[in-house]
Amino acid sequence: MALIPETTFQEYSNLVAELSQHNHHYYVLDNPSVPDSEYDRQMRKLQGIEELYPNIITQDSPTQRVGGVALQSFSQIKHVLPMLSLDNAFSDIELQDFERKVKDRLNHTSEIDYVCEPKLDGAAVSILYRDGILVYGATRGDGSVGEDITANVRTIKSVPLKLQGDNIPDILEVRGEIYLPKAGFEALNEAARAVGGKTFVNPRNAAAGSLRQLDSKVTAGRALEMCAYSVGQYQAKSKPTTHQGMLQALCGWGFKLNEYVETVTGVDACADYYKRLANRRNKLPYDIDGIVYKVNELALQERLGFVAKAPRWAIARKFPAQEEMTQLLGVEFQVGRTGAITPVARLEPVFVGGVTVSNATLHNRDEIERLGVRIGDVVIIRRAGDVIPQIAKVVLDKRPLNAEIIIFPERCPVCQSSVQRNDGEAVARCSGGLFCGAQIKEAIKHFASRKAMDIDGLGDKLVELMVDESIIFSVADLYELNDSRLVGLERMAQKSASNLVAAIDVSKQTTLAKFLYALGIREVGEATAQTLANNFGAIEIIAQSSVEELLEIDDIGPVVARHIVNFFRNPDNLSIIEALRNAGVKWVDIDLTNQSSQPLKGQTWVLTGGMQVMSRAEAKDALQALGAKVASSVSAKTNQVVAGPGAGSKLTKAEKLGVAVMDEAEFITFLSTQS
Ligand code: 5U1
Repeated sequence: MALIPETTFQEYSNLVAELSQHNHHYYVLDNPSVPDSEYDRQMRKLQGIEELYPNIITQDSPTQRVGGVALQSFSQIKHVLPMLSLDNAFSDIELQDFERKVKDRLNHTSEIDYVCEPKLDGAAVSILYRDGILVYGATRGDGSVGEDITANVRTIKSVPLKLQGDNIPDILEVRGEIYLPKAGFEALNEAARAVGGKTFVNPRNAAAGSLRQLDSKVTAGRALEMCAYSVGQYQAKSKPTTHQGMLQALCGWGFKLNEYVETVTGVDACADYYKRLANRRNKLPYDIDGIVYKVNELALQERLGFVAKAPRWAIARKFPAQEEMTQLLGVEFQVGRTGAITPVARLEPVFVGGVTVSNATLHNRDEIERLGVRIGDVVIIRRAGDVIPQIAKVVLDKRPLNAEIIIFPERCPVCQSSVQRNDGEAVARCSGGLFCGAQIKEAIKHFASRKAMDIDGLGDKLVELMVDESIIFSVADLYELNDSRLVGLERMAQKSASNLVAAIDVSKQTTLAKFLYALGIREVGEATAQTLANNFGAIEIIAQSSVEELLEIDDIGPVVARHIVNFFRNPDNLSIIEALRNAGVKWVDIDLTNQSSQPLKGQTWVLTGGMQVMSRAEAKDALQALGAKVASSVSAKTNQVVAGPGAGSKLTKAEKLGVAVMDEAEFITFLSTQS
């Protein structure tokens, strides 16, 4: 075995320490400390040393996170201290009941401090550290005995392999939740769908499934995260006296905590916290299924003790369920703006995720086959956040004898043109183009929508009526409408007709980005339209650009480039654009020769909180016109945050990351200096 020179050993130790710090900044603090290129350079150096001297490798080396040899089975680990579960409260009254019992038992009349924590929807784990080094990780199992998932836990970047900081306990057992953020869950299922594989019903199952992989390389490929929320075994010279103090200590030793943990006084403040988090729930990048309240004083926790397997000092206040069972009553095939035919499930109405759901998307033919769903089946519906409700699973045990196979149509249900499916595409499309009434209607609805031409008063029903009554055939016909043509249509009196004509007239003055978006070019959303406008300046230039020229622009990929070129090659589309311009639709082209017209090019801004003088949309338009990208979340790459009243976690994160923040008044002054 090669002898390791002292200098190499030093260099190796430094690299392990530095890379562990970079990991901590990136995965725990969400605040990268070095560019990716520097991280990769140091990692390659470390790998080089380890290749040359394999016996130098330490357990806390970042190279040891990639997964190793697959296991035959998991061995068991007995929890020295049981992993408790939580009692649930489903209403404010049940929460008050919990608080009353706490006070009665403690003989307390004064208010009690509680730590409020989002209840992450993942898999509970227990991770043991001896002298600061990770020894093992175990699942909860039945609370007394779990499975040894050490190899899998080690692959999760937010789990420290070696603790950092001071006063590290001799023995520390950290309890927490391993979870898969929504984006990781969607990506995992998308990849499974692409190969016709098995998808996971929800992020919780995906996290648990990922942890139970015998091959830790599979786990290493999943974007799992871990948040710490309590401790089990703890041997140290001293111990914090509160739960909050314990969480702070865990944070100092390198663990990730949930960003919304808060300590409040009294049960009313707990109920208020619940409301605030319930409003945020859909926007969070991970699933939570409730709030956990814990008595803050550890001495009080000890006095309260526990019953059966749940502590008396904590309770979980649950949010409305996001999954429910119901029956599939039928399937309708809808035709979208681009002719895409989407099967829509008609369901026995069911209350899920806080609303009554009677429709769910079935995506496409492959999805119907993958789910193996039939009309009449009992299905599990999932409605997580603002996402369209989905059928997550068929409950085969409950399949009725007369369940009917779903037949995908060969002809468009609206115009009877043939249905076609391009190679490599999951979506089947009506080939009728602008002969298809459904596509015309959807194109006009999109054109009139708020982020496009923003025609006030032109709702979906009215568009459908005008197309059905042969009053309009294309978006250009909107600008030929007059009062007399409209009066007499269902619920259209003289005043509404004049208002609509006036709104159509107002919409003529627009921006290049909005006009491009309104045209409904496939794959060209709001952001791409803005990118096209900022980079080309005028529609004539975009129309004449080749795929290669379009590909030179960041954020424009080959698929969208091809759609743009195809759109402007179609003479029907060109004549509609000409008709719109002849009707008076206009905008100011962007002068690309004048560098100062795009002073914010390359910058990313975030708007958060309320705005009093400008609307959010106006602020966004103004920033995009100056060349800035307007993002919805704050990261280390954000250049500037504009924060109004009520700004919450984005403002906190900006402050944590040291991102510049201005208020609305400063923003307006800033804009006035840019023109
Ligand atoms: N946030 C949080 N989730 N959670 C789950 N805290 C928390 N505490 C738990 C559980 C099961 O148990 C405590 C009793 C440690």
